[in-house]
Order: sequence, then structure tokens, then C-alpha cells
Amino acid sequence: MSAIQPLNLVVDIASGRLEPATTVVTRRLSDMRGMYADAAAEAALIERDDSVVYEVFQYDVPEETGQLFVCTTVLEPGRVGDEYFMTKGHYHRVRDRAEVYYGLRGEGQVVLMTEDGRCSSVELRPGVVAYVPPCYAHRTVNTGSGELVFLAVYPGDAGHDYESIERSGFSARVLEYNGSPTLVEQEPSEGSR
Ligand code: M6P
Ligand code: ZN
Repeated sequence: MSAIQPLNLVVDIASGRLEPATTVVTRRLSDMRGMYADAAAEAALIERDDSVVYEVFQYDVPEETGQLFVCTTVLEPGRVGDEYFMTKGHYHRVRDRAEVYYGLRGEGQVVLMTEDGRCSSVELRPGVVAYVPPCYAHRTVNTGSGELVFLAVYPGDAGHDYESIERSGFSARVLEYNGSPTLVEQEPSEGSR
């Protein structure tokens, strides 16, 4: 790829799209099979309409130290059983690469997990920055009734490690509990499916 020249990127808050975006990723429920706790509810929803859960609009840069990827994510509202719609989640392939999320519309949480499996969460809403420190797995959850839209910036050489999450999951999930989003620890057996 040729060197990136200085440029402006524009976020359309209404649609959540980043312009220009050179990569657009669309993930449906069927692309996330096995990630939600309630397998029966997940299968039923996929059977019914296999809805889009989220889209990512990214401006690609060379995958090199010193570069920064910029992208927006539009995460739809919804639930699989009691569990709110969420992103797949990942570690960075180069573990010690951090990331910043900036909330633009809607409400949600970023679930963070250390490599030894300790989970916590931080808020995401308009005007709020969520800081993902080096070495943490991260997943975004939409706990609101409208779309969750946020901007993310992360190092060009970070990469995505989805396999570790597909193998072991997150050790906590955000579930609706008595009407409120609650971070619930999972049994180790479930986390290590
Ligand atoms: C954020 C960033 C992206 C990521 C996207 C969706 O925008 O962290 O790098 O791709 O969320 O998350 P995931 O890749 O885990 O599906
Ligand atoms: Zn990341």
C-alpha cells in the first residue's frame, strides 16, 4: 500500500458510517454462532431472520507500527435470551497494543478481560472515552434501545485474535437482570467451551 497522506475522515452520526471507509464488515447472528449463552434462543433467532448484529466501517492503513486504524461500529439493539447484542470481541494479536473507543450515539458497555480471565466493564455513551489497556480482550455490548455507535482507534500492527475468544469465551456476560444490564460471571465450564 502506498503511504497514507494527511486526510480528513467524516463520521455521519445519523448512520454511524465513516467516510471514506475502505473496508466494511457486516456480522449477522449466524457469523457469531456459539457466542451467546442461550444456544436455543440463538438458534431460533438465526432460523427466524438471521439479523445483522453490527457493522464496522474502517479506513485501512498499512498494518505497521506507527500507523493507526480508525473505524466506526454500529451495533444494533437486541437480545439473545437475556443477553444483549454484542461484538465478537478479541485480543490484539500483538497483545500489548491498546485501543480507544469514543461513544457517539446510544448506550452500552465495553467488557474487558485480562489474560488470566478476570472481567470488568466500562461504560460507553456519547462523549465518553473507553480506554482499552494493553493485553485486555475487549467486547462491546449494546444495553440500550437504539443503535450503539462508537469510534475506535487502534495501532496499525495490533491485529485481531478471535480464536482465543472462540475457544474460551469471556468469563462474564452482560445480561438483563431485573430490568437492568448486569455483568454476570460465568461458570468456568461454559467459558471454556
Ligand atoms: C471496534 C474495533 C474494531 C473491531 C470492531 C468490532 O470498532 O475494536 O477493531 O473490529 O470493534 O469488534 P470485533 O472485531 O470484536 O467483532
Ligand atoms: Zn481491538
